[in-house]
Amino acid sequence: MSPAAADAAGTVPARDRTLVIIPALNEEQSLPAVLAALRSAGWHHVLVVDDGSRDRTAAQAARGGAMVARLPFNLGVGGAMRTGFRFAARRGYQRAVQFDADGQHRVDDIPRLLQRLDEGADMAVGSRFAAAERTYQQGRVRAGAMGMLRVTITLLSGRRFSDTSSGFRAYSASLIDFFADAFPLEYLSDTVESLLLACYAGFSVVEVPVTMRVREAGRPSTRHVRLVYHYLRVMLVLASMASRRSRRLGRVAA
Ligand SMILES: Nc1nc2c(ncn2[C@@H]2O[C@H](COP(=O)(O)OP(=O)(O)O)[C@@H](O)[C@H]2O)c(=O)[nH]1
Ligand SMILES: [Mg+2]
Repeated sequence: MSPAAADAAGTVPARDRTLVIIPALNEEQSLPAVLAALRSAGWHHVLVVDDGSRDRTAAQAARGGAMVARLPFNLGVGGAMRTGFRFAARRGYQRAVQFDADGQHRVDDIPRLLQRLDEGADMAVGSRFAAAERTYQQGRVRAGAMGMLRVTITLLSGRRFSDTSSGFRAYSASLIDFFADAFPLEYLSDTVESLLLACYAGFSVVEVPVTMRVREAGRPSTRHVRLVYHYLRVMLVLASMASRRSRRLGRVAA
């Protein structure tokens, strides 16, 4: 029975209404442990979106009991997430959790994110920097770029976010539907632009302090030159979103 059909009968436990979506690129080394941890914590609906990996990511995902979507070529985290949201919407999942394949996110934090959805939020973002004790280390260039993006998002949204680049998030059913068509595809946009999109569309977005580990294997996706290019591009996108919105609000007020 699909979660939607069973839910109408009121018979589906919360975990069966939740889809864990894992965007994955060349993560054959980390994936088995991540899937085992999810399974032993009771998360049985897991979709790995393999995005043109050159290693055995898809095979490891299937071996670990996950559903696997194999994209024909690399679409980036945004394209993978949009695929995941479409699948979740079609199958009637009521909540989605975005989770890294590299072992950085803690399975134990998932219920705390989902609890905020139960309390009425549409999106709960796991933040490395919201806790009093900051244990997460990152390089200087990346930390600087992320800091500027954080300030920009705070200015444009009128909300204070401590971790705009976190990929550990939970989404409500209405946000699943929204993002199935609108999740941004470009690099960096999948984090910062999606946050602003959700705020501008009137969804309630909250942050939840979490601890993240350093990645267990493989390579982080950001290289400096690429980061600078995408950083400038995303700044332009954010500025144009904000100006379109203020023109629209101006017209409504007039
Ligand atoms: N589908 C897909 N997943 C990706 C891509 N690049 C990175 N990922 C995955 O997205 C997640 C986050 O990427 P990561 O490099 O760990 O980013 P970081 O945690 O922000 O340093 C991991 O599960 C990666 O395997 C990509 O191009 N496509
Ligand atoms: Mg990671």
